[in-house]
Amino acid sequence: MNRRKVLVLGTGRSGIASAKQILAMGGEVIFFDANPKLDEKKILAQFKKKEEMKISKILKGKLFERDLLKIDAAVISPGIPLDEPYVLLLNAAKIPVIGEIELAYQSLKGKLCAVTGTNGKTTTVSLIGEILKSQYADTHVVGNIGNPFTAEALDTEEQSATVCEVSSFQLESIVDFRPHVSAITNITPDHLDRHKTMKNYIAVKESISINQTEEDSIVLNYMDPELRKFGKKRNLKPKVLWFSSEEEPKEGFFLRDDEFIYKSKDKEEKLFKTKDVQLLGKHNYENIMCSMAVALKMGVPMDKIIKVCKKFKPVEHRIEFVRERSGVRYYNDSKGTNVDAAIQALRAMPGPVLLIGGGYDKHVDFDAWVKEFKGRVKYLVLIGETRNQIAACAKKHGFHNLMFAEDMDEAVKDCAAYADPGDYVLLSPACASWGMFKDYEERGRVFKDCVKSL
Ligand code: UMA
Repeated sequence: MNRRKVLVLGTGRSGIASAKQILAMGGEVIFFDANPKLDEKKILAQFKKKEEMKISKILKGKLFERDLLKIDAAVISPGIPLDEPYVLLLNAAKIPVIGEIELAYQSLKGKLCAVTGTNGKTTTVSLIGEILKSQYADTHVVGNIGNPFTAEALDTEEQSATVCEVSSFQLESIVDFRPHVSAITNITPDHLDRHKTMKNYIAVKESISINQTEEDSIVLNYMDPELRKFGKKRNLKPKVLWFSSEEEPKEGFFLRDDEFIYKSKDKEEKLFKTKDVQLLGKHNYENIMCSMAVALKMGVPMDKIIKVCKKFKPVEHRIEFVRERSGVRYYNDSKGTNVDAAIQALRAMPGPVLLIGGGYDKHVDFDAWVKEFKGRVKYLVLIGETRNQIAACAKKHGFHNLMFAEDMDEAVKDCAAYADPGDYVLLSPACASWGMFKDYEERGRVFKDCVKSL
């Protein structure tokens, strides 16, 4: 990107960080954002005066062929689908389009591991980050977790270690991206509005390993049927290391009763018990095992790995305890943005639940989630675009204790009014937040504010 004119598509977190990296490398930036109401001043306010001078234009709404004159390359934000008309215009003009992740990767130094999967990515990446910090003085935790990769790539050195959370959106626009260690936590239906079919979604997740060689490793969930199939493929180049919460693989990390075990070719090591960690539920034990496997392959000794795993606390917005009021406990699982994640959160609640669900429509079925309500959910309070669809699905499965709320404040107040001591109020929407909130983090924060002001 040296001294080149780059079109940055999107002016969110990724777009701003990409632009800063391009400018730091001596390039020039033109922004495009499909939002016609964009406030240019707010965008420029995020840059220093010296940087601002190298931003030649901010285009918004529509992109025309004439805008592409003298553009050398484009960097795309993950939220922009690759089949948008303006992306197709760039393809037709033969202007290379790379993702924000790829741009960062091209400047990266040191060791890199990357984690994808439908659920567990954020907890796993946070835990890997903590483990890496115990071994590498210069550790970077980046990607979909909320800290753009481009914000840190230029700061890395040969002795740095980086862990990157990669979403399926981000994987669609990689080119040479090659982590030394990759991991896929699990694959269940999500983002089908963008990827259209499960087959496409699986293929894009598995592409995390596309540039890996025999010198690299991939960590996979043995209990996920798709991933077991993938790990056994003959043409898969990286070495496979399994983790499993049920059956015992020949080599890898697994749970035997309530004990974490690591089995290598020549020995079996008993590591620690489930009661020794501070995370709840089987899905979290899988996240811990996945993190241990990645960290081991990144060169961290086992004693350091064990020490960090025992100390690690749950991350924000993932089954996060908010407060207890009148004997009712409130939990924020705003990160429960799909059916599988929402099922895990529901199963982790030890008593009757007043559940807040609904949000943006990703074209998935809610049946598996609703089937879990029996014996667990006392009331369901629905918000957002999908509320009619979820209500119809609930009624189809014989669940009628539901109501609609206009916003989060009303939803929290409804739950508080109907809850009895010993109950749990859980925000775990099984949907993305878009339409009502900027992202799941804002939704989680609004929920916590509403709960705190009860
Ligand atoms: N925009 C367009 N055209 C579009 C869509 C968006 O111009 O078709 C513009 C919007 O007007 C806006 C900008 O693009 O100005 C937003 O870009 P973005 O949606 O890529 O969002 P960023 O702020 O750059 O945040 C992105 C990730 N967002 C998405 O993938 C939707 C963040 O993940 C990530 O933390 C951040 O980069 C840093 O890497 C969020 C997410 O919801 C948390 N991810 C999904 C998930 O986890 O399920 C994939």
